[in-house]
Amino acid sequence: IDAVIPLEHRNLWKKYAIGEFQTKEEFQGEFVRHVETTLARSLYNCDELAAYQAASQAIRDRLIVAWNKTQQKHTLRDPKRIYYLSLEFLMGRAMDNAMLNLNVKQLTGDGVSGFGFRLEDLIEKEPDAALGNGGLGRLAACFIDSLSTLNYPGWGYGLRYQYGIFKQKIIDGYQVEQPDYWLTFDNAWEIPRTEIAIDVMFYGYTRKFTDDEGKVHRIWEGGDLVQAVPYDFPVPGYGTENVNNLRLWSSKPNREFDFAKFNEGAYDQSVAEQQQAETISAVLYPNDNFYLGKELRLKQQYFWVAASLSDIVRRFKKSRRPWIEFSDQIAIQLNDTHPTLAVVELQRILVDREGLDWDEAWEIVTSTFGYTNHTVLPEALEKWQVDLIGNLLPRHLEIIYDINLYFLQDVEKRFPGDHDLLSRVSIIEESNPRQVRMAYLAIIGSHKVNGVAELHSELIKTTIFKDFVKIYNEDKFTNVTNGITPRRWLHQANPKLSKLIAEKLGGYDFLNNLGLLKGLEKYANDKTFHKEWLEIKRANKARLAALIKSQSGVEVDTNALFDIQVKRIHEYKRQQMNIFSVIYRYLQLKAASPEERKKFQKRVSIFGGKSAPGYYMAKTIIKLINAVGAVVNNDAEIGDLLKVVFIEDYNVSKAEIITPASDISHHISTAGTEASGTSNMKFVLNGGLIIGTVDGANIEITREIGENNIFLFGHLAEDVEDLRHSHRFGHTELNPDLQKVFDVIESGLFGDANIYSNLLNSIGNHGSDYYLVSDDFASFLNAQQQVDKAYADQDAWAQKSITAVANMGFFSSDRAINEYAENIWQIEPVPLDN
Ligand code: CBF
Repeated sequence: IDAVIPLEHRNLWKKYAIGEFQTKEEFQGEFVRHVETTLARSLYNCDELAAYQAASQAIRDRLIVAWNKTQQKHTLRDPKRIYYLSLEFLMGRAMDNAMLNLNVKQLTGDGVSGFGFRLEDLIEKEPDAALGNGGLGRLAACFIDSLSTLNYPGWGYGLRYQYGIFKQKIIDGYQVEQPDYWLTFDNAWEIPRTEIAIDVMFYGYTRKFTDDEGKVHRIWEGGDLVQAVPYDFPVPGYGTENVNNLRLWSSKPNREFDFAKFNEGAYDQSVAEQQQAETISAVLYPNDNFYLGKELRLKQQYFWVAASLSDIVRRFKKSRRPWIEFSDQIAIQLNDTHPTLAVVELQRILVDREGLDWDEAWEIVTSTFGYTNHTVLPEALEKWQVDLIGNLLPRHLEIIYDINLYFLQDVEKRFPGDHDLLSRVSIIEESNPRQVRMAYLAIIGSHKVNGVAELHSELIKTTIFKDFVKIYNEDKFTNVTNGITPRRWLHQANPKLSKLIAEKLGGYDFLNNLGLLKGLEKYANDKTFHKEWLEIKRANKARLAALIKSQSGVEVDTNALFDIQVKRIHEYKRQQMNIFSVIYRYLQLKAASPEERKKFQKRVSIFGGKSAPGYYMAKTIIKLINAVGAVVNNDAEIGDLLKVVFIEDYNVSKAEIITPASDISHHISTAGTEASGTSNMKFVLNGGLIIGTVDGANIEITREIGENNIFLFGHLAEDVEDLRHSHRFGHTELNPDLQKVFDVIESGLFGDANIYSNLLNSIGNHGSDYYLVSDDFASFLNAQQQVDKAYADQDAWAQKSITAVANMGFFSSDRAINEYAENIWQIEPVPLDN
């Protein structure tokens, strides 16, 4: 830079370079400037929304200064970078997080209060960036927070949906979906980069031609063009000036349109087709752990992958390095199979556009990509119809066939004559219609494949990807247990607990090094500390109680045990089993004498979560929960002994209120079905104990915090197949306690019993009970009893809770990112200060 830019320009620049506000007064100056100029308002019409917008503009300016420095440093140093490709980034709100990471929350709060605003109210004005469905998208958000915090040069690439996950309304007990247009007001947290828009092609045809040296080439041409416009979201690290980038693509009509039609006077038609382009990035598909083969979704995937790779390759080419160094400079992580077309696209760029030989290109491709699998559920594994890909992306289909051919030739050489193996591992499934198995393509195109918790990583090796372990050997498969960022999920969500911990540990270093929590263990038996600890829990429960009251009108007693299950509604996550156990409890209470009733532990059973709009069974479960709430909450005889609440529209910012308030939370998937879970980690980190199955990350949580501090129950993953098999042959009786619950539902106590008949018949009445609700019911009830018993002794409970928190260091997303960096990406941090 010094060599190209004249000294006088540099000096002038330095003189006027934007200073970062350091004091309350400087912040106030920036605030007023943004109200008056950016928003064109004034003292007289600056309402809360305007105040939020002005404050966020001021904070964003600070972020951008640091963002520029970071990007400049990375350009100069040219280190190896990681690009994290995820179709979902469930970011939630940005302002609070940015203030905390930049350490300006206090002064911003003081600054706005000088103008009569409360910072909490302004924070509430920000819509959630809800560009994800659940665990997978939130994991991506935690990971980019860690990448920034740990000073890794890493970018996220995703889609800028205009509509995030739908808003959930509960009407008459049923889920009703409403669109989430989150961009109504200007979004201070994004920077449009119209100048680097990229053209992405769809459809068209391929043509073969021979060059002067007799080499045969294929080109793809004649398709429709759509523009990909990037929007950059700065991602601040904590305790560092490093600010990484999340680049989200938005689809726009191509610059050219049909002039012939325009000149004929068909104005509307000439623009209509172009406008179709905008639909590509318009909405997030609201399915979690479920594959839906829609063409628009395939378009989204290719649009995002093509734009991202074009951007990555452009940046690499600027460095003028030879292609052979591509994977020394670039690692790309496929977050699930959604971005798998990137494997094909990079091969296409290298062979068709850059003229590399197939083998040389394929070596680069496979050493660049890593693939993370997030589920073993068969219904979630992507398989695209061959014809759909062939029509939309004709050249890509040819490349997929070639990749498959070379791969199968290799397998045939190593396992001669094993035709079954060839058909089992072929990327093309010879079904009717034929399908492209995206997970297989991802495995073949990557150098590492990882699962997201120990059990899950073992299961992928022994079940869905078993053949590939034989072909590639075990080294290609690894585990990186998920993690969560303690910045958002402790410091931001639970400031009181974070402060108390900091007081005990002598500062906030644990937020960068979560293993330091271990230092809390010595207070686990300290009764004064228990009091402080429980006091904070009580305050957090009061905060949640207020949210519940304002949303549903239900008053809950903060002395009751808060029992929470918030996550996507899925049969495998077994909210149905939970609500059945609540009904069982209600029946017990009703049958008890007034004296006996007094012995019951008071409980508030709290549920929350969205169902995919077309998922009938999940919607029935939501209806049942609400119907039970309507009966139980209005039963004067029961009063505060039991309340049942469904929190409408569960999202990241509600999770920040709900998580710190739990005494116990449910992570009760059928063993072997939940890849990891991450809310289990969030709850424990906030001092809530968990009741769970031996599944996903529950297993590692148990190992870390000790089995006395968790309530485990249920059959093990290794039993599941046998149990399902016995159900198929009708060798099962419904658990008698569950039968009582079914009887009361069938009696119509919770409204028309027909509403629930499919749900009940999927379990009882010779239903397959695929998720083993009946098999696990007895031990689930037993675990619930253990919870009640343990909660009765508040000191013992506090001791468990403190010990659990003290041992949660492993579950920081910083640890997970360091493992990816070292074992998969081979990248190094680039601290800003050297
Ligand atoms: O790995 C992150 C999460 O991903 C899922 O949500 C997914 O979408 N496949 C899994 O269901 C979770 O278990 C997992 O924690």
